[in-house]
Amino acid sequence: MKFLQPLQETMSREQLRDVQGERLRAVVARVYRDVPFYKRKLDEAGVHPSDIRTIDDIVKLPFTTKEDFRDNYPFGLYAKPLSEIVRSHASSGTTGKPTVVGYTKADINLWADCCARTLVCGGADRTSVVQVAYGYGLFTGGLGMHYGVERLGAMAIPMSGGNSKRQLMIMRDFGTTHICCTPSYALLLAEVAEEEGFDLRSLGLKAGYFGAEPWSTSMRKAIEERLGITAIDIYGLSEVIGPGVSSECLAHRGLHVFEDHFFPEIIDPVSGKPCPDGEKGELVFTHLTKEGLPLLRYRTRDITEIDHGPCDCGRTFARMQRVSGRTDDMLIIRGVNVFPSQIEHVLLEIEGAEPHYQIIVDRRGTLDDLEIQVEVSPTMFSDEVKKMEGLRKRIAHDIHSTLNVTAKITLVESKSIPRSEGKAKRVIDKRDMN
Ligand code: DLL
Repeated sequence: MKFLQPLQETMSREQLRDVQGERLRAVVARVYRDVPFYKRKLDEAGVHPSDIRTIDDIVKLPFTTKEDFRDNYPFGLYAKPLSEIVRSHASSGTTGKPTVVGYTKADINLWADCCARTLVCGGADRTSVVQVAYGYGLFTGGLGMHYGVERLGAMAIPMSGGNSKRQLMIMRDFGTTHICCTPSYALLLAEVAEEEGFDLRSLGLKAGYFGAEPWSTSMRKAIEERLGITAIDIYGLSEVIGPGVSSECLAHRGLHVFEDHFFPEIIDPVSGKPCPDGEKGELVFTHLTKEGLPLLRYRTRDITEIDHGPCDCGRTFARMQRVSGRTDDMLIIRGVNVFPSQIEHVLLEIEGAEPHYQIIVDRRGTLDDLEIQVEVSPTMFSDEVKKMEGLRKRIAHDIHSTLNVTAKITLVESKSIPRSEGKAKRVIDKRDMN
């Protein structure tokens, strides 16, 4: 099986442009009519839906940002009444509240198609046994890929994340051929397998679909060697749909963006001007077909470049290079998105904790390790171990319940974290991503 939807995935660039233009006209008219936020935004920008004729007119439209989600929390950007929304997911917001996204029945179908395309890109077919080890829940990874497996007609094993020994047992007993998880989790599985004397390379594993966090070429090499598979880089974000936005194919020449649904642009993050092919900039997406939450020119903050040239696999969709960084300070720790501002938000709520902190991220073995050093107010700083331990536990608990990651909390004396005269250096990231 070469393509899931050959008509769409291999249509000529000219034909694709026409489809994109037609869909853009329709989506702009729809959000102008149905989403008060967009009516206001377009009016302010002096753009009317009738100004949009071809896909090139997209540059006339204003950008949408993550802050717009925060300002319209939870459902203010939805373009359909809640009676037509069949599911909501969420990802981290920049402060205490998550970014919420909604899907109609048609959106869920579209998402399943895109995740199934992703699976076919990496060689899976109806006979495949696909272990989904992304988290199931508000995170889009688990359910997104799960529906993709079912859409393809392969067999889904809905493992969710964690419980590595059990993952390995199921992998062997069920004859898993394809695995979906974060790249760091793939390496952890390899490590646990080695400890258990379990030869992963002797199983029938063929390929893995890895994404949700940045990974390096050395990680790719390690995964391919230790698991004996082909590693496929898959990219997506909740605001756009979840996984299924773009995927590497077996030619490994970048990630094909499913541009008949998600129109990509690369812009200069400072000027907002479009960048030509081959130049790095911020990736921006416009929904062409989504119903529940269509976004115009959504700024992902991810940095990459795009190539519209043909690919050996036959797909005509443009290819983005692997994400090489972000324009903001978002960190991804064990697959969970973390903004330093969220940590600050938590600390400000706790008496005795000062908003002076430093975040240290490192990689212990294959897993990310998060340490937060927090200054304690002089009145709270005490020799009494019990009191300090109580404060430490409270911070650890609140960080975990807000961010969904476990952090090691180290309490330090007031004024011991270096002050900066410019931008505070909040994050020390010791992980090697090259
Ligand atoms: O991580 C969706 C997803 C799930 C993608 C499973 C792939 C596989 P969010 O939690 O909203 O959604 O996080 C989106 O994660 O803006 C990127 O910064 C980062 N990201 C996702 N895939 C990749 C990748 C999911 N392949 C944010 N390489 C995005 C680098 C990635 N970064």
